Amino acid sequence: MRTYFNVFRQHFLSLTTIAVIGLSLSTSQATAQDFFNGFETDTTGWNVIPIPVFSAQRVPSGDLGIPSASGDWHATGILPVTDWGGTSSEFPVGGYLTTVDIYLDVDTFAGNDSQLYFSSSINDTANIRLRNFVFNLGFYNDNIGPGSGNRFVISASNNVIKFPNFAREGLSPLVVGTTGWYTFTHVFRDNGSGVLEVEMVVSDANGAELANWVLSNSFDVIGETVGGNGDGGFTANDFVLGLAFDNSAKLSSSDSDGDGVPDADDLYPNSDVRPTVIIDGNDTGVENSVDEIGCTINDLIQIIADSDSNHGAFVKGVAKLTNDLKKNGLISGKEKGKIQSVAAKSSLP
Ligand SMILES: [Ca+2]
Ligand SMILES: [Ca+2]
Ligand SMILES: [Ca+2]
Repeated sequence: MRTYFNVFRQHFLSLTTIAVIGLSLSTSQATAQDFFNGFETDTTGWNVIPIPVFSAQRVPSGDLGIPSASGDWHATGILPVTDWGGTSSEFPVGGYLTTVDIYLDVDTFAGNDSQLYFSSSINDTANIRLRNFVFNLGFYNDNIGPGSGNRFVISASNNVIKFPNFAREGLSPLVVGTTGWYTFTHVFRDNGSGVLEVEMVVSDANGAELANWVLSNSFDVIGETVGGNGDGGFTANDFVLGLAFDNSAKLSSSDSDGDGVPDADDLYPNSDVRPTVIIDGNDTGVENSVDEIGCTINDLIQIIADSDSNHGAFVKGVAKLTNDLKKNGLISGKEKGKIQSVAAKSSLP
Protein backbone atom coordinates (compact mmCIF):
# COMPACT_ATOMS: atom_id res chain seq x y z
CA MET A 1 0.00 0.00 0.00
CA ARG A 2 1.16 3.52 -0.68
CA THR A 3 2.21 5.93 2.02
CA TYR A 4 -0.63 6.85 4.32
CA PHE A 5 -2.20 10.21 3.94
CA ASN A 6 -2.19 11.85 7.31
CA VAL A 7 -2.69 14.98 5.32
CA PHE A 8 -6.22 13.82 4.55
CA ARG A 9 -7.20 14.12 8.14
CA GLN A 10 -5.75 17.60 8.35
CA HIS A 11 -7.83 18.47 5.36
CA PHE A 12 -10.98 17.02 6.90
CA LEU A 13 -10.57 19.26 9.91
CA SER A 14 -10.86 22.25 7.62
CA LEU A 15 -14.12 21.05 6.12
CA THR A 16 -17.39 22.18 7.54
CA THR A 17 -18.92 18.81 6.73
CA ILE A 18 -16.92 17.01 9.39
CA ALA A 19 -20.07 16.20 11.35
CA VAL A 20 -21.67 14.69 8.29
CA ILE A 21 -18.57 12.68 7.54
CA GLY A 22 -18.67 11.41 11.10
CA LEU A 23 -22.01 9.78 10.42
CA SER A 24 -20.43 7.47 7.92
CA LEU A 25 -18.09 5.97 10.50
CA SER A 26 -18.21 2.22 10.37
CA THR A 27 -18.79 0.71 13.78
CA SER A 28 -18.47 -2.85 12.54
CA GLN A 29 -15.42 -4.87 13.48
CA ALA A 30 -16.36 -7.06 10.59
CA THR A 31 -14.75 -10.37 10.03
CA ALA A 32 -15.61 -12.96 7.46
CA GLN A 33 -15.82 -16.54 8.60
CA ASP A 34 -14.03 -18.45 5.89
CA PHE A 35 -14.33 -21.82 7.52
CA PHE A 36 -16.17 -23.45 10.39
CA ASN A 37 -16.70 -27.04 11.38
CA GLY A 38 -18.22 -27.99 14.74
CA PHE A 39 -18.68 -31.58 13.52
CA GLU A 40 -22.47 -31.54 13.88
CA THR A 41 -22.98 -33.06 10.45
CA ASP A 42 -19.65 -34.01 8.86
CA THR A 43 -15.87 -33.66 8.98
CA THR A 44 -15.55 -31.32 6.01
CA GLY A 45 -12.15 -29.66 6.00
CA TRP A 46 -10.66 -32.35 8.23
CA ASN A 47 -10.47 -35.09 5.63
CA VAL A 48 -8.08 -33.41 3.23
CA ILE A 49 -5.45 -36.16 3.39
CA PRO A 50 -7.07 -39.47 2.43
CA ILE A 51 -5.19 -41.48 5.06
CA PRO A 52 -7.10 -42.44 8.23
CA VAL A 53 -4.36 -41.33 10.63
CA PHE A 54 -4.68 -37.77 9.31
CA SER A 55 -8.50 -37.65 9.31
CA ALA A 56 -10.96 -36.58 11.96
CA GLN A 57 -13.78 -38.84 13.13
CA ARG A 58 -17.04 -37.51 14.56
CA VAL A 59 -18.07 -38.69 17.99
CA PRO A 60 -21.29 -37.90 19.90
CA SER A 61 -21.29 -35.77 23.01
CA GLY A 62 -20.59 -37.97 26.01
CA ASP A 63 -18.27 -40.32 24.15
CA LEU A 64 -15.53 -41.40 26.62
CA GLY A 65 -17.29 -39.16 29.14
CA ILE A 66 -16.48 -36.00 27.19
CA PRO A 67 -19.32 -33.55 26.50
CA SER A 68 -18.99 -31.72 23.17
CA ALA A 69 -17.81 -28.13 23.50
CA SER A 70 -20.83 -27.08 21.42
CA GLY A 71 -23.77 -28.97 20.00
CA ASP A 72 -24.09 -32.75 20.06
CA TRP A 73 -20.90 -33.77 18.33
CA HIS A 74 -17.18 -33.17 18.39
CA ALA A 75 -14.22 -34.89 16.74
CA THR A 76 -11.39 -37.21 17.55
CA GLY A 77 -8.49 -38.62 15.61
CA ILE A 78 -4.87 -39.66 15.72
CA LEU A 79 -3.08 -36.81 13.91
CA PRO A 80 -5.97 -35.05 12.15
CA VAL A 81 -5.18 -32.29 9.67
CA THR A 82 -7.34 -29.50 8.27
CA ASP A 83 -6.77 -27.06 5.43
CA TRP A 84 -9.23 -24.58 7.03
CA GLY A 85 -11.33 -24.78 3.88
CA GLY A 86 -8.36 -24.27 1.58
CA THR A 87 -4.78 -23.08 1.87
CA SER A 88 -3.73 -19.86 0.17
CA SER A 89 -0.76 -18.16 -1.44
CA GLU A 90 -2.09 -14.71 -0.58
CA PHE A 91 -2.07 -13.03 2.84
CA PRO A 92 -5.50 -11.48 3.43
CA VAL A 93 -5.73 -7.75 4.05
CA GLY A 94 -5.85 -7.26 7.81
CA GLY A 95 -4.72 -10.81 8.51
CA TYR A 96 -6.65 -13.84 9.72
CA LEU A 97 -6.98 -16.18 12.63
CA THR A 98 -7.53 -19.88 13.15
CA THR A 99 -9.06 -21.40 16.23
CA VAL A 100 -9.93 -24.80 17.67
CA ASP A 101 -11.29 -26.04 20.99
CA ILE A 102 -9.36 -28.91 22.58
CA TYR A 103 -10.47 -30.93 25.61
CA LEU A 104 -7.82 -31.32 28.31
CA ASP A 105 -8.45 -34.10 30.83
CA VAL A 106 -6.09 -33.81 33.80
CA ASP A 107 -7.35 -37.19 35.04
CA THR A 108 -6.08 -38.93 31.94
CA PHE A 109 -4.40 -42.29 32.35
CA ALA A 110 -1.64 -41.14 30.01
CA GLY A 111 1.86 -41.28 31.41
CA ASN A 112 4.07 -38.44 32.56
CA ASP A 113 5.30 -36.26 29.66
CA SER A 114 2.62 -37.43 27.23
CA GLN A 115 2.51 -34.75 24.58
CA LEU A 116 0.06 -33.11 22.21
CA TYR A 117 1.14 -30.58 19.60
CA PHE A 118 -1.22 -28.46 17.53
CA SER A 119 0.13 -26.37 14.67
CA SER A 120 -1.37 -23.75 12.38
CA SER A 121 1.06 -23.06 9.58
CA ILE A 122 1.70 -20.17 7.20
CA ASN A 123 2.34 -20.87 3.54
CA ASP A 124 4.64 -19.07 1.13
CA THR A 125 3.59 -17.22 -2.02
CA ALA A 126 3.68 -20.52 -3.92
CA ASN A 127 1.18 -21.99 -1.42
CA ILE A 128 3.84 -24.28 0.09
CA ARG A 129 4.20 -24.53 3.85
CA LEU A 130 6.69 -21.95 5.12
CA ARG A 131 6.55 -22.23 8.89
CA ASN A 132 4.65 -23.93 11.69
CA PHE A 133 3.33 -22.16 14.75
CA VAL A 134 2.83 -24.79 17.37
CA PHE A 135 1.10 -25.12 20.72
CA ASN A 136 3.22 -27.66 22.58
CA LEU A 137 1.22 -29.37 25.33
CA GLY A 138 2.66 -31.84 27.81
CA PHE A 139 0.77 -33.81 30.45
CA TYR A 140 2.68 -34.24 33.68
CA ASN A 141 1.87 -35.90 37.00
CA ASP A 142 5.23 -35.42 38.69
CA ASN A 143 6.52 -32.65 40.89
CA ILE A 144 9.07 -31.18 38.52
CA GLY A 145 7.80 -27.67 37.79
CA PRO A 146 6.20 -25.68 36.54
CA GLY A 147 3.27 -26.83 38.67
CA SER A 148 2.92 -30.20 40.30
CA GLY A 149 0.48 -33.09 40.31
CA ASN A 150 -1.83 -33.81 37.37
CA ARG A 151 -1.61 -30.94 34.93
CA PHE A 152 -1.00 -29.84 31.40
CA VAL A 153 1.86 -27.48 30.71
CA ILE A 154 1.53 -25.49 27.51
CA SER A 155 4.04 -23.49 25.53
CA ALA A 156 4.46 -22.20 21.98
CA SER A 157 7.20 -22.65 19.39
CA ASN A 158 7.87 -23.35 15.72
CA ASN A 159 8.69 -26.95 16.52
CA VAL A 160 6.38 -29.81 15.46
CA ILE A 161 8.71 -32.64 16.45
CA LYS A 162 8.26 -34.25 19.84
CA PHE A 163 11.13 -33.97 22.29
CA PRO A 164 11.04 -35.09 25.95
CA ASN A 165 9.82 -32.37 28.30
CA PHE A 166 9.63 -29.93 25.40
CA ALA A 167 6.42 -28.25 26.56
CA ARG A 168 7.48 -27.53 30.10
CA GLU A 169 10.93 -26.39 29.10
CA GLY A 170 9.46 -24.01 26.52
CA LEU A 171 8.72 -20.31 26.41
CA SER A 172 6.66 -18.92 29.35
CA PRO A 173 4.78 -22.14 30.07
CA LEU A 174 1.14 -22.07 31.13
CA VAL A 175 -0.01 -24.62 33.74
CA VAL A 176 -3.57 -25.97 33.37
CA GLY A 177 -4.78 -28.06 36.29
CA THR A 178 -8.50 -28.17 35.53
CA THR A 179 -10.21 -30.57 33.15
CA GLY A 180 -12.27 -28.90 30.45
CA TRP A 181 -12.42 -27.33 27.03
CA TYR A 182 -9.79 -24.77 26.07
CA THR A 183 -9.61 -22.60 22.97
CA PHE A 184 -6.37 -22.42 21.00
CA THR A 185 -6.19 -19.42 18.67
CA HIS A 186 -3.52 -18.33 16.20
CA VAL A 187 -3.74 -14.71 15.02
CA PHE A 188 -1.70 -14.08 11.86
CA ARG A 189 -1.01 -10.40 11.24
CA ASP A 190 1.40 -7.79 9.96
CA ASN A 191 3.68 -6.57 12.78
CA GLY A 192 3.37 -3.04 11.40
CA SER A 193 6.55 -3.30 9.31
CA GLY A 194 5.39 -5.87 6.79
CA VAL A 195 6.70 -8.84 8.74
CA LEU A 196 4.42 -11.63 9.87
CA GLU A 197 3.78 -12.03 13.56
CA VAL A 198 1.62 -14.71 15.09
CA GLU A 199 -0.10 -14.27 18.42
CA MET A 200 -1.00 -17.59 19.95
CA VAL A 201 -3.63 -17.46 22.66
CA VAL A 202 -5.02 -20.05 25.07
CA SER A 203 -8.43 -19.20 26.51
CA ASP A 204 -10.73 -21.04 28.87
CA ALA A 205 -14.28 -22.12 28.03
CA ASN A 206 -15.58 -18.68 29.07
CA GLY A 207 -13.28 -16.97 26.63
CA ALA A 208 -10.93 -15.62 29.30
CA GLU A 209 -7.37 -15.41 28.04
CA LEU A 210 -4.99 -17.58 30.07
CA ALA A 211 -1.75 -17.01 28.16
CA ASN A 212 -0.42 -15.67 24.91
CA TRP A 213 2.79 -15.85 22.99
CA VAL A 214 3.85 -13.73 20.01
CA LEU A 215 6.21 -15.41 17.54
CA SER A 216 7.84 -13.62 14.63
CA ASN A 217 10.76 -14.14 12.30
CA SER A 218 12.32 -11.23 10.43
CA PHE A 219 12.62 -13.38 7.27
CA ASP A 220 8.84 -13.73 7.08
CA VAL A 221 7.96 -10.75 4.90
CA ILE A 222 4.31 -10.65 3.87
CA GLY A 223 3.92 -10.86 0.11
CA GLU A 224 7.57 -11.78 -0.41
CA THR A 225 8.20 -14.96 1.53
CA VAL A 226 4.84 -15.10 3.31
CA GLY A 227 1.68 -16.07 1.46
CA GLY A 228 -1.62 -17.10 3.05
CA ASN A 229 -2.83 -19.74 5.44
CA GLY A 230 -1.33 -23.18 5.50
CA ASP A 231 -2.92 -26.19 7.08
CA GLY A 232 -3.58 -26.90 10.73
CA GLY A 233 -3.39 -30.06 12.70
CA PHE A 234 -2.08 -32.21 15.46
CA THR A 235 1.55 -33.08 14.81
CA ALA A 236 2.15 -35.11 17.97
CA ASN A 237 -0.47 -36.98 19.98
CA ASP A 238 0.21 -39.31 22.88
CA PHE A 239 -3.51 -39.23 23.78
CA VAL A 240 -4.86 -41.37 20.96
CA LEU A 241 -7.97 -42.48 22.84
CA GLY A 242 -8.65 -39.20 24.54
CA LEU A 243 -8.17 -36.54 21.88
CA ALA A 244 -11.33 -34.45 21.57
CA PHE A 245 -11.68 -31.22 19.61
CA ASP A 246 -14.53 -29.04 18.39
CA ASN A 247 -15.39 -25.66 16.85
CA SER A 248 -12.60 -25.36 14.31
CA ALA A 249 -12.70 -22.09 12.41
CA LYS A 250 -10.80 -19.62 10.28
CA LEU A 251 -11.73 -15.94 10.12
CA SER A 252 -10.34 -13.14 8.01
CA SER A 253 -10.71 -9.42 8.29
CA SER A 254 -13.13 -8.25 5.65
CA ASP A 255 -12.53 -5.34 3.32
CA SER A 256 -15.95 -4.53 1.89
CA ASP A 257 -14.86 -1.82 -0.52
CA GLY A 258 -11.63 -3.56 -1.52
CA ASP A 259 -9.39 -0.56 -0.86
CA GLY A 260 -6.86 -2.59 1.12
CA VAL A 261 -7.94 -1.22 4.51
CA PRO A 262 -9.85 -3.78 6.59
CA ASP A 263 -13.39 -2.83 7.62
CA ALA A 264 -12.33 -2.57 11.25
CA ASP A 265 -9.97 0.30 10.37
CA ASP A 266 -11.94 1.76 7.46
CA LEU A 267 -13.77 4.99 8.30
CA TYR A 268 -14.94 5.18 4.66
CA PRO A 269 -16.37 1.72 4.03
CA ASN A 270 -17.80 2.54 0.60
CA SER A 271 -14.82 4.13 -1.06
CA ASP A 272 -14.51 5.05 -4.70
CA VAL A 273 -11.69 2.64 -5.52
CA ARG A 274 -11.27 3.31 -9.22
CA PRO A 275 -7.53 3.14 -9.96
CA THR A 276 -7.20 6.76 -11.00
CA VAL A 277 -8.58 10.10 -9.86
CA ILE A 278 -11.69 10.79 -11.92
CA ILE A 279 -13.54 14.08 -11.64
CA ASP A 280 -16.99 14.41 -13.15
CA GLY A 281 -16.21 11.53 -15.54
CA ASN A 282 -12.86 12.92 -16.67
CA ASP A 283 -9.83 10.77 -15.92
CA THR A 284 -6.85 12.72 -14.56
CA GLY A 285 -4.56 9.69 -14.85
CA VAL A 286 -3.34 10.32 -11.30
CA GLU A 287 -3.23 7.32 -8.99
CA ASN A 288 -6.27 7.21 -6.69
CA SER A 289 -4.42 6.33 -3.50
CA VAL A 290 -5.91 5.39 -0.18
CA ASP A 291 -4.88 6.44 3.32
CA GLU A 292 -4.72 4.37 6.49
CA ILE A 293 -8.29 5.21 7.50
CA GLY A 294 -9.60 3.92 4.17
CA CYS A 295 -10.22 7.19 2.36
CA THR A 296 -9.23 7.61 -1.30
CA ILE A 297 -8.48 10.79 -3.23
CA ASN A 298 -11.72 10.25 -5.15
CA ASP A 299 -13.57 10.04 -1.81
CA LEU A 300 -12.05 13.37 -0.77
CA ILE A 301 -12.95 15.08 -4.00
CA GLN A 302 -16.50 13.79 -3.68
CA ILE A 303 -16.65 15.10 -0.11
CA ILE A 304 -15.50 18.52 -1.33
CA ALA A 305 -18.10 18.44 -4.13
CA ASP A 306 -20.82 17.51 -1.65
CA SER A 307 -19.83 20.23 0.78
CA ASP A 308 -19.64 23.15 -1.63
CA SER A 309 -22.59 24.96 -3.12
CA ASN A 310 -20.85 26.52 -6.11
CA HIS A 311 -18.19 25.69 -8.65
CA GLY A 312 -15.73 28.34 -7.45
CA ALA A 313 -15.74 26.94 -3.93
CA PHE A 314 -15.28 23.40 -5.28
CA VAL A 315 -12.28 24.41 -7.39
CA LYS A 316 -10.82 26.22 -4.41
CA GLY A 317 -11.34 23.15 -2.18
CA VAL A 318 -9.63 20.87 -4.69
CA ALA A 319 -6.77 23.35 -4.96
CA LYS A 320 -6.28 23.28 -1.21
CA LEU A 321 -6.42 19.48 -1.12
CA THR A 322 -3.93 19.05 -3.93
CA ASN A 323 -1.60 21.66 -2.43
CA ASP A 324 -1.61 19.65 0.79
CA LEU A 325 -0.99 16.40 -1.07
CA LYS A 326 1.87 17.92 -3.02
CA LYS A 327 3.36 19.55 0.09
CA ASN A 328 3.44 16.12 1.71
CA GLY A 329 5.04 14.52 -1.33
CA LEU A 330 2.02 12.39 -2.14
CA ILE A 331 1.53 13.73 -5.64
CA SER A 332 3.86 15.53 -7.99
CA GLY A 333 3.48 19.12 -9.13
CA LYS A 334 2.41 17.87 -12.53
CA GLU A 335 -0.26 15.64 -10.97
CA LYS A 336 -1.47 18.53 -8.85
CA GLY A 337 -1.82 20.66 -11.97
CA LYS A 338 -3.71 17.92 -13.80
CA ILE A 339 -6.21 17.41 -10.97
CA GLN A 340 -6.76 21.16 -10.57
CA SER A 341 -7.24 21.64 -14.29
CA VAL A 342 -9.76 18.79 -14.60
CA ALA A 343 -11.59 20.09 -11.51
CA ALA A 344 -11.78 23.59 -12.99
CA LYS A 345 -13.24 22.28 -16.27
CA SER A 346 -15.82 20.10 -14.49
CA SER A 347 -19.34 21.20 -13.77
CA LEU A 348 -19.13 20.18 -10.10
CA PRO A 349 -20.68 20.51 -7.69
CA1 LIG B 1 -19.78 -29.53 17.98
CA1 LIG C 1 -11.86 -1.06 3.12
CA1 LIG D 1 -12.59 2.74 2.37
